[in-house]
Amino acid sequence: MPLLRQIAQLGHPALRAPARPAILPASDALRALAGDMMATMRDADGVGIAAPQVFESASLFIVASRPNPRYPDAPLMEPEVVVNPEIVGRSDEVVKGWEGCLSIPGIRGFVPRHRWIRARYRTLDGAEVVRDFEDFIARVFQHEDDHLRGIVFLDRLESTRDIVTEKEFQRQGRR
Ligand code: K3U
Ligand code: ZN
Repeated sequence: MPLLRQIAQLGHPALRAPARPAILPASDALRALAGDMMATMRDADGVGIAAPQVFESASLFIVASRPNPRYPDAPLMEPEVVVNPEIVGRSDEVVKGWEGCLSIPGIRGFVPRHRWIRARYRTLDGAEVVRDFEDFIARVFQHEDDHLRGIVFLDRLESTRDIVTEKEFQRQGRR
């Protein structure tokens, strides 16, 4: 049975340390971690979660997407476990979009990201995947990849004026 894990909050050093590469094929412990992260992400109503956010130094995250009130145009993508990712290609085009983070509750930021990326990563069984992502999913992927490197979205902002509270974000109907 998966367990709900505690989520590290901004200021905890776990969010600032680069994650260690995962050893593949995954052990039972790593598979259990992925299952716990899936349950924790769903419980928190997120579209991603990275191992350092649950205090584990492993190069692994979950990325998902669904249309929702904040991002009505987001495509549906079932949660996928991404292991030892590398972003091997990226668009020159950079676009700003709103992000939240389960480790920074109550805050939204307008973050510049590459509009599309080409990612190379592994499954838990060790199979190599090379896949392109664009728009919202590329944004979530880059956000989660940053967590593996000790970077949070606040570090990517062009200006502190691009930070708003969740309450103000909702009040202004931003997305
Ligand atoms: O902003 C959130 C959201 C939830 C459902 C649909 C759309 C957005 C919640 S925060 C979130 O899901 C982060 C997860 C985190 F913190 F663990 F990385 C992922 C994310 C959301 C929006 C943009 C970029 C990344
Ligand atoms: Zn985050």
